[in-house]
Amino acid sequence: MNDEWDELYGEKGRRGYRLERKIAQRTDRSFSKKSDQDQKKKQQMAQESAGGSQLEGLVIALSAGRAEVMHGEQLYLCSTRGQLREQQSRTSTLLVVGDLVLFTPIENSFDGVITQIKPRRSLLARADNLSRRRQQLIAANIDLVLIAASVVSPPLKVPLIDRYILAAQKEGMQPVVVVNKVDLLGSEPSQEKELLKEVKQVYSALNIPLFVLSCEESQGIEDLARFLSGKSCVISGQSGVGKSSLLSALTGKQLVTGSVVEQTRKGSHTTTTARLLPLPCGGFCIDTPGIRSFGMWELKKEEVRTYFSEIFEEGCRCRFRGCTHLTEPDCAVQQALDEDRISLLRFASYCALIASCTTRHRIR
Ligand SMILES: Nc1nc2c(ncn2[C@@H]2O[C@H](COP(=O)(O)OP(=O)(O)OP(=O)(O)O)[C@@H](O)[C@H]2O)c(=O)[nH]1
Ligand SMILES: [Mg+2]
Ligand SMILES: [Zn+2]
Repeated sequence: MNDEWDELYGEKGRRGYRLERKIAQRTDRSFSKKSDQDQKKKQQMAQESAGGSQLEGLVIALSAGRAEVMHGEQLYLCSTRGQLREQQSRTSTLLVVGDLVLFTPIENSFDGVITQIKPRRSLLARADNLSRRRQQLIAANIDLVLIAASVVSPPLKVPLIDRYILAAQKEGMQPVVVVNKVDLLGSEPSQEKELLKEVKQVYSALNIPLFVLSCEESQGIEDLARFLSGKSCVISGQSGVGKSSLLSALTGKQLVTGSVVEQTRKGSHTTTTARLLPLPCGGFCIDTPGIRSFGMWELKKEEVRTYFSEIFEEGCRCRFRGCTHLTEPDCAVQQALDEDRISLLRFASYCALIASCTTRHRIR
């Protein structure tokens, strides 16, 4: 994006490598003494560009009460106190990475105070793990949701993918499935290979793009990079599937990755906060912490029926209107399942989602 960005995330020397260090430096007096002149020049530039008024910026990361906000090529560290707090709702967090905000820069510094969140054109959110009455925001103003999964370790979980697809489509975002770690499939036939084959067929029939990748062996990365160019993306999925590894491969910046616990084949929740990263061919992708489950927020049965379009279409030929496709006679969906025109994988997701609409706050 710019020099400062490179200094923060790039491999230009060790000093400017971590943003955390940079933030600490800003509050460290001894550091400002060292580069006094430099600092003054930057402050002058900030004041000029600010003109004392509000600026618009993009939230690229959040930490306790603070937001890192990009305005043009300048990074500001903004607080969210004051005016903005009044907008805090009981059911969700206030800000999310990807938000466009208005902020007031503080004189002689690259600090600021956020005063307003601009209306979001899309929002990826899920029901909070602990309190199902709260919404956990994942990313805002996104075109494309990269639904990250892996084979073998952690294994491929179709119901989770289907939840993401529904959440993305409901908000007008394009879902894209990325299945990583295909190097672990080996050369022998296996259940995992069969499952991946079926998953490819299912999503291809639904026109949902699916990329098969190996970050380890740099397989499929270039095709995906071309596909993402110029787009606003978020990557989300279980811990350990290789989200940060994929972003490292796409951006060339080495993000922190963690190992998968062998016994449980689960990730170790390495990424703890979301961060927006520019993509080399334009656009950006937000890396996010791994999730354990994806509880749907305010999901209606009608929506499940509509978005599982292949089941909906077959269901129009059932004998009974309002057929649940479970036990009723002359059920066209059951017949389509018998004849392999509907995948059992999708039907299982569908049934679980319909059930979750009636038991809203059950742990899923
Ligand atoms: N075999 C294999 N391992 C991979 C591949 N991609 C990533 N890994 C490994 O998988 C582990 C988890 O990768 P991460 O990138 O940290 O996963 P993550 O999805 O960001 O995990 P969280 O930040 O915890 O959500 C690391 O040990 C990676 O080296 C791959 O294509 N093949
Ligand atoms: Mg990660
Ligand atoms: Zn039916």
